Amino acid sequence: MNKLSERRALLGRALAFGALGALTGCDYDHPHHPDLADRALRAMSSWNDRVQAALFDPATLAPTYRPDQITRPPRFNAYYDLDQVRVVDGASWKLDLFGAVAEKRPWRLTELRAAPQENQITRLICVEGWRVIGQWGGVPLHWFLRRIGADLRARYVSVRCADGYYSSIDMASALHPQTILALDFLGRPLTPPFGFPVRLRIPTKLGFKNPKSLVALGVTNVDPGGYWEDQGYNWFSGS
Ligand SMILES: Nc1nc2c(c(=O)[nH]1)N[C@H]1C(S)=C(S)[C@@H](COP(=O)(O)O)O[C@H]1N2
Ligand SMILES: [Mo]
Repeated sequence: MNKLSERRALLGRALAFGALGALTGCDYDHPHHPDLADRALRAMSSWNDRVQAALFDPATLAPTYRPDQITRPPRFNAYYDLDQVRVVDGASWKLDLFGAVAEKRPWRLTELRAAPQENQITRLICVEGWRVIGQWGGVPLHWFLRRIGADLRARYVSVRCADGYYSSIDMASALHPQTILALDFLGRPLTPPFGFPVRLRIPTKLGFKNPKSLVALGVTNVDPGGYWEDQGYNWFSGS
């Protein structure tokens, strides 16, 4: 089952048990023509976003693990297969900056390498029903946002990836101490399938909010959405 049909199955079940049961007969196969039930569920999901944001405690850390608990080998996931991974050239790579950022000069990989680094052994949970423990190292996003003169009162941090994937997070989660621009996995540079040269690693959110192979990062007040978020996945998606 692909993610969309999985979601539809879940929605169907949610509806069957909910007050909207009378609407289960509707057709889920036309996501571009959201019906009443779909709109009701999206409204519930956006209410859920606000509750999660209100409950999010920026001082609460995600669990960390011992080195012997690391999952080997790691598990690859993307909206395409492993043989479709786009290989980014590290030497010419740059991270473009956009939105409410004072210093929009793009960043090179060497500059990110020279910045302060944080290491963490944390768990990544995918909505498909699996989880892995890994060790990521990189630049704390709160440090980076301050360094580029980001407006920290803005609502969203938005990222775009080399493969067209995109996602966004709330500012409180972006400033969380464990949210990093990861450059390393197990003490070595990320490999292309796992996000070379840099990915967002945020252990307080589900796997799909951990975009790989970033090419641009910005700060906005307009909801930038995301690849799965725009297909109905809950936007906040704390884990
Ligand atoms: N650029 C990009 N980032 C992405 C994805 C993707 O398709 N493209 N998939 C997401 C999903 S759904 C998951 S679960 C994690 C998987 O990360 P991993 O391959 O390190 O396990 O990456 C996320 N980041
Ligand atoms: Mo995922």
